[in-house]
Amino acid sequence: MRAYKSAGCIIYSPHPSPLTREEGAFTTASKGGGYFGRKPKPLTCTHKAGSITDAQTGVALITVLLVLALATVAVVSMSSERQLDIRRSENMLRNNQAWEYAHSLEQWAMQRLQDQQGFSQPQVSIEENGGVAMHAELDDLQSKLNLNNLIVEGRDSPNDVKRLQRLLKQLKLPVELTDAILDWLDADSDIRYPFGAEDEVYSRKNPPYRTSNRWFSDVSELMLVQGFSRPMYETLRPYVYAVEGYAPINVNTAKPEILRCLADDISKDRAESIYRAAGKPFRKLTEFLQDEAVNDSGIGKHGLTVTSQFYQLTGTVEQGRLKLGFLTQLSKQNEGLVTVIRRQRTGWSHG
Ligand SMILES: [Ca+2]
Repeated sequence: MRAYKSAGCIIYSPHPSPLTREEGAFTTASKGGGYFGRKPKPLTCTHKAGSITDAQTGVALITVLLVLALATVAVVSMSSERQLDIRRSENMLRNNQAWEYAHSLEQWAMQRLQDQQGFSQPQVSIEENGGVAMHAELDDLQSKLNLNNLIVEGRDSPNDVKRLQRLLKQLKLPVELTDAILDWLDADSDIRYPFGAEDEVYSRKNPPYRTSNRWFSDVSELMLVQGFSRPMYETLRPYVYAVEGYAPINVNTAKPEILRCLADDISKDRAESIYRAAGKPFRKLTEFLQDEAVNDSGIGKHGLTVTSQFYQLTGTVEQGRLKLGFLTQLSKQNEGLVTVIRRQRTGWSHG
C-alpha cells in the first residue's frame, strides 16, 4: 500500500504501485512478510483539530441556503397576507363611503319630492374634487304598469290584465305570457288553460322551484315565470315595476307606450297626442278624461291617477377603482312625508 499527499492530507492508495527494493518493497519470500529497507511510517491527517473539510463546507452552505429559502418563503407569505388585509380594509372603507354617498343622493331625491318640484330636472350628476363621481336619476314608477295590479283581493283584475296584454302585443311579445304571470301571482295551484304554469311545471325544471303565489317582490322574478326568456324580459322591463298592493297609473307621467295600453285600438299617433295633451299636468282625473285628445278614446277612469306615491332612484357612485350601482324605491305619503321602502345594490366593481 502506498500513501499519497492530497490537499494537505495523506491517504492510502488502494492499488499501490510496485516498490523497488531501494524503496523498501514488501517481499512475500520472507516468512510472514516483511520489508526491505525502510518501513512505511504511520500516515496521519495533517489537518488541525476544528478545521473544516470541503465536504463539510458544502453541507453548511446548503443548510444556510435552505434556511434562507424557508425564511424568504415565510416573509413573502406574511407580506402577501398583509397586502390582502390592507386591500380588504380599503374595500370595506370605500364600500361604506360609497353607501354614504348613495344615502346623500337619496336625501336629494327625498327633498325634491317633499318640495314637490316635479320632474323638470330629474337627473343629478355631481363630481367632487376628491375623485368621487355621483349620478342619480329619479323616476315616477307610476308612469309604468305595476305587475301586482293584476290580482286585486285575490281575484283577477280584468282591466289591468287587458292593459298588460295590450302592452305585450305592442312590444311584439306573446300575449299568452299573461296566463303564466297570473298563475305566478294567484294563491291557488290551478293551472290556467292553455299557457298557465304552477308547481307541477316548475318542479320539473333544473333546478326545480315553486311558484311564488304572492306579489312580485321584484320585476326580475319574471325570468322565473314559464315562457319568459331573457330577451323577452329585457323588452318588457322598461314598462313594468313591482310594489306591493295596487298602484294606479299616473296619466301625467305615463309614456306613450303605456297610454296606448289604456284602451283598445289606440294608435301610436293617438297615444302621442294624449302624451302631449295641452291640459297637462292634469290636477284632476276628470280633466284628463275630458281632454280633447282623450274624451273619445275609450279610456275609462279605472286604475288611473294624476298624482304618484311610488318613485325610484337609480344611481351610481364612482370612487377611484370602485363603482357602486344602487336602486332605491321611495314612497311619498299624502302629507308629503317621503320614506325609503326598498334599497338594493345593482352593481359593484373594483378596478
Ligand atoms: Ca298560483
